[in-house]
Amino acid sequence: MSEIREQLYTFLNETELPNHDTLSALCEYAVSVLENENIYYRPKDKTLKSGGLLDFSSGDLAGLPVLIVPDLHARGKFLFDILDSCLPGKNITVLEMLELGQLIICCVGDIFHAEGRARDRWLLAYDDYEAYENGDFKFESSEPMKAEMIENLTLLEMLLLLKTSFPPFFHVLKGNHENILNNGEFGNRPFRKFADEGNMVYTFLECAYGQIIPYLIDIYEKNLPICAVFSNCVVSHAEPLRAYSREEIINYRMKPDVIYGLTWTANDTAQDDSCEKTMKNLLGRKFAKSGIWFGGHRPILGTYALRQKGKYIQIHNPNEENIAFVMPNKIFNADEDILNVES
Ligand SMILES: [Mn+2]
Repeated sequence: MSEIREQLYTFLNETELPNHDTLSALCEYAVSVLENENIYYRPKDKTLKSGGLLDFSSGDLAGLPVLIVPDLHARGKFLFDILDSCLPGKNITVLEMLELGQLIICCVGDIFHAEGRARDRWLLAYDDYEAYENGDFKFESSEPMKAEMIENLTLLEMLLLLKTSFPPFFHVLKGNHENILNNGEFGNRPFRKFADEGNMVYTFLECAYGQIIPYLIDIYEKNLPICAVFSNCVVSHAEPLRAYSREEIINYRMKPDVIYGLTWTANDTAQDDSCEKTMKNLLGRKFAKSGIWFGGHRPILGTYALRQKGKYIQIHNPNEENIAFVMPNKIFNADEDILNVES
């Protein structure tokens, strides 16, 4: 077993919260990797910080197959199953291909907050949160909250390890749940669904670890790109709300509406043809015709759902472990190229 697989396996099976220093060191390392990503695939913005766009549409890595991973939402096993699976026609695993630089993995973001599967746990944790707010409970000793946070943080550790190990080949885009401070700045909106998830996660981190961990996670999140373009597809967390220029996406740090428009879009709210128009800006007219735009964000039933006359494809089924496998020089076939990796 490779050293990295062993480490990932250890994270996945952890039954305690990560150690403060391990977590902070991994966050800091990942931040420095993100801040210094190669301009060859991640152009700098006007202030010379890493821009919002990953561009693999040309150059040496443009010929690599791409795996697109939908919202993970605390599903470390899903990530591990991806890495341990073998793609059609391959006799080595995805992790082995990653180690050899033979493919690119692009996750659409949304790492924290278990969804419907953990509804009851969120409700129990909320009782503890109320007790904490009333001043008669230590929130860091909440068992349901601790169980949720072990899943969130060990998945984060796995992703940070992969990013720092394979910088050009492993990527996570910012989703709407990448908002550890749970505020409304930089295109973010606070999040709550079954309980008060956004505030509860932040409060738990502060109670269990102090200020540094949430601070580092915030810096990490703010350095994630928001869009990736490949030779025949584009990926973002959510459907693009309107058409965006290449410059706008690269300079996302100064443009909260661009961040919001690529991470929060609800079904039936995007402008007509926003995908095709943005694709034209990113890939040129010729490739925009045959290209497909992938996103997660809104849950679907089955393996995929199409919008924008088939230009936009949603692949986030929270109850299945589905990923999209995009080959360069091949037209994507949603009925064959979405793979279930569940072990
Ligand atoms: Mn989501």
